[in-house]
Amino acid sequence: MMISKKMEEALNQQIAFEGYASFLYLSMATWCDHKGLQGCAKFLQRQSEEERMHMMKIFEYLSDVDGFAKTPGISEPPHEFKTVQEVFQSVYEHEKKVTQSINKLVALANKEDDYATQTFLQWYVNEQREEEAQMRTVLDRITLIGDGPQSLYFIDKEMEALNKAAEAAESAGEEA
Ligand code: OFO
Repeated sequence: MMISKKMEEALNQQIAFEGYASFLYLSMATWCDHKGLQGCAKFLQRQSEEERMHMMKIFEYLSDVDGFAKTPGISEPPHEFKTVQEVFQSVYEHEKKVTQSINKLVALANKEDDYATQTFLQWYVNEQREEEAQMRTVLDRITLIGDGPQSLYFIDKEMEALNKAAEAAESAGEEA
């Protein structure tokens, strides 16, 4: 099958969006690392890698449907952030924007009766639901910890616990 030019163009915009998210989270990871927040840095590095994987999946899909994936130019992400709380709030806001963008792609695929793209996008719909839920958990924990003198230490410990849980889930998945 061959994809429509309009759908191809919209998926290419999503490629650029995922690519930017990957670099944005990498920049946030580096900022956290520089502040000595290793747990936060690792969490954001993982998010950055996931976004790259989301981007690559669209490359593969476009190739499968005889479309053409364009390697995007990435605009420079911010390098400075005020607080770690602000970093995670921005990740959440960014993920909500990604969800809106995925929803628009689904709407376009529906309008075009493009069943293959609809099916392909279901993975992203589920992924966004999971990512938004995860970020809400992170923000809830950060709020619970509050901004007392040891808060950064506890936030970082909390993120390290989430990293360990994610690693354990991954290796269980690999073994299954
Ligand atoms: Fe979390 O953004 Fe990709 O899909």
